[in-house]
Amino acid sequence: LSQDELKKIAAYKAVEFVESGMVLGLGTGSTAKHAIDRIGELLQQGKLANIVGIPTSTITHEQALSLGIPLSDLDNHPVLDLAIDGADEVDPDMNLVKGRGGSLLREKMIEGCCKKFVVIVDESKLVDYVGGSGLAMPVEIVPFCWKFTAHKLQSLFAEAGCDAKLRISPQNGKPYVTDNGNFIIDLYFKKDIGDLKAAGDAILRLAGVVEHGMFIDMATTLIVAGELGVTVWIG
Ligand code: DER
Repeated sequence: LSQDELKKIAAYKAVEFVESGMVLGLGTGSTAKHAIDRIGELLQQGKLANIVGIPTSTITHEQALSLGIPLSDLDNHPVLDLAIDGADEVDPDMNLVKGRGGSLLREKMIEGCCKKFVVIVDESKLVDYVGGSGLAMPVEIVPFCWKFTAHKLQSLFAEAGCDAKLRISPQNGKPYVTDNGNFIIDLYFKKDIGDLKAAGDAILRLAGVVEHGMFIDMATTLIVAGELGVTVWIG
């Protein structure tokens, strides 16, 4: 099975948790896209009704709109029944790295207000520790003096051999700009950064930082699709 087929299997399994009348957080990324497509399909078939979607990005907003999923926002729905979203990494304690798609701020705001947060991944996302994939742990920062903030972030994790890189948009070679008008610094760790809560708090104490991509103690349910089948973990 391809990675995308595994993502689709995990996404469809998560949609089994969706009931008519729910207010849903709609995630961002290629795995969440499958879940949103499935919700749209079930609405079309009349198998789901009275769903309100709270999108975590403009791209998800557009996808949901095109599927006829009624949309709203946190101002009107400060408590959600369920959110479904992918992740870039999942550690053994169900802590996540998210944000390689650039939507971490709105994802964290919305997924922090849900009674149930279902994370959907293919097995390639499982890591021994956050940063263990050697891929980015994103931090959303204000554009003002971004080099200063990037250096502060790199210094915070010097012991972990941290490398901090400004995310560049592949479309135009300029700094990537989030839906919120901010920049992203991608942090790369060469070893385990240890206490995630302490690391996250230290990151947030930097004045130029808006939010980081570690979602600690937030996921309530994890669905992993692998070659041997689908596993559902209840946190
Ligand atoms: O950017 C994000 O937070 C995405 O949800 C990401 O974590 C998962 O993206 P994928 O489903 O395309 O792998």
